[in-house]
Amino acid sequence: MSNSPAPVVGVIMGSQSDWETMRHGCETLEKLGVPYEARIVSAHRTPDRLAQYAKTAKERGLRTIIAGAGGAAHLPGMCAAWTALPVFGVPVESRTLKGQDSLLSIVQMPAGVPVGTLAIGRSGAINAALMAASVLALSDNAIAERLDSFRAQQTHSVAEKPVS
Ligand code: RP5
Repeated sequence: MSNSPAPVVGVIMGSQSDWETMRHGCETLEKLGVPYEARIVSAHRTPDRLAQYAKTAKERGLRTIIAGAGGAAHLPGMCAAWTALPVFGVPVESRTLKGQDSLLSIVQMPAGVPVGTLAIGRSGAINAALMAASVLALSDNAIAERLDSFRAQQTHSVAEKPVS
């Protein structure tokens, strides 16, 4: 039996190639002490894996899901179709259209099945992790305190004067 706490955030991505972006979200969750799991789940290439993952997410203890994908990025929307957990979508920067395709695919969900969509690339992955932590912080004081100190440190690190 493992002693590590059960994951409360599921980080899924459409391909191994998305890891370079999504790892920044995972590193942020680690900094905040949020237990997570990372999995490759493709809406197009492994549709049954996606359905199984999303349909069982809540009963397995996940509280939010972060889904990153690029191109015709159906993963976050299809994931949100299978679960009522909050889903945060990260548009991965694509080679051909620089992630504009990913962004529009993820953000333009029709009314009724929401995906909280973040910025393209690394910023989006980090902010998705911070959003997930904010949701968890509503009912977890330890995460709330770590999130507060993360923000305080960030504020403290900004110099008043630029270095010339
Ligand atoms: C999407 O296609 C993935 O999310 C990835 O961003 C993109 C390209 O995938 P690979 O061809 O690199 O596996 O499904």
